[in-house]
Amino acid sequence: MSGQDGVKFDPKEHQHQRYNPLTDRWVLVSAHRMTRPWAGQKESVSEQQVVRSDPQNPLCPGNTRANGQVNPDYESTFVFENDFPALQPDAPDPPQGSDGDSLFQSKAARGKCQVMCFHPWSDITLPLMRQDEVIKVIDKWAELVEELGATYPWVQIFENKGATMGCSNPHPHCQVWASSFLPNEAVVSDRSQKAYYQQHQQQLLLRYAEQEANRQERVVVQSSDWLAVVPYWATWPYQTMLLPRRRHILRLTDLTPEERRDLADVMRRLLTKYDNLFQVSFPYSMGWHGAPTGPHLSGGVDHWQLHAHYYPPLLRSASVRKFMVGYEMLAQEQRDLTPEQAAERLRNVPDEHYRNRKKSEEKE
Ligand code: H2U
Repeated sequence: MSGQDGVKFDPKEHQHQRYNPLTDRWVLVSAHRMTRPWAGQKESVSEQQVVRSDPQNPLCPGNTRANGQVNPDYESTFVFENDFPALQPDAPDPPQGSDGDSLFQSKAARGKCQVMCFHPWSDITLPLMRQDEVIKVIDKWAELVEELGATYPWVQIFENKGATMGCSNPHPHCQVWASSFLPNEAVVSDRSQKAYYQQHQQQLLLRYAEQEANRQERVVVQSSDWLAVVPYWATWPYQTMLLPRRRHILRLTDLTPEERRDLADVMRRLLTKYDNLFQVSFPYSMGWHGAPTGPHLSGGVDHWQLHAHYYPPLLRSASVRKFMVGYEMLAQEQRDLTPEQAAERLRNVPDEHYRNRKKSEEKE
């Protein structure tokens, strides 16, 4: 099997594979498939009408949660212990060595799960919040990493947004799961960043941010301290990564007030572009990855660089999503437009949120 002689390679036309140095996996890029007909699933696009305060919503201020506790009348962020936690601090250890056969291994798992509301209103999302309100979210994230990371080696902050991403409640919120172990994604990322650092004496993601800032073709939003890029190796159509571009930063706790202000601005701009792309409150799963905590606070993690991943499923419109099924589950992840095309589309959508624009048009 050899390529066509004399035909110049064009990433938009010619399928190829790209390497993800964080996961040590390859993705198949087949941009020419974007023209294929689609008669499959369409998500509902009627935007859910969310009321600002619903007496039945357990995440709203003053309301009662599943466990009977009443939320305070909070005015900014609000954190509570998840009433249905996947990880609890006191689970007993499973039997050592299980059945005496290495094919049946188990390990202890302990932890804590919390829920964090971003704002007292249910009908608001991060891109529509004020910058000072988003800074409070970032400050609270850092506080939780500090508090839970004092003992737990991994504190995973993540936000599932939109029903398509399994979010159970429209109120703006995220979850924080702290675990007594490094989860799989953290283990692989740790291994990859460590190997790169040992070989190059530089952090993989600091080098990557420098390169992307120079090349610009995958940059969606940038500021003096942060870059939002569609990674060269992105698997989801409009996947992005938020990266500090100026200096080595291990964790959210290390961000200066200026870096937090700048991050709030970049997040609002990125998320506004997401919403404007298909004129819908863009669904995604996002989360922060920083250096492990707990016993790792004392060192040995200089290869890490703080970053956030955004994984949005939408592909062609507000109603057609990318499915990671058949080939992706059984062979290899595959994408249908190049990361450069995705970045260009996101760069080209307006910076003003479509809801604000609609409001000002209605006033005129
Ligand atoms: P998701 O929308 O990502 O599912 O997050 C909402 C979380 O809120 C979910 O994990 C918790 C659920 O367990 N929750 C409570 O802890 N108490 C409640 O009364 C409702 C929801």
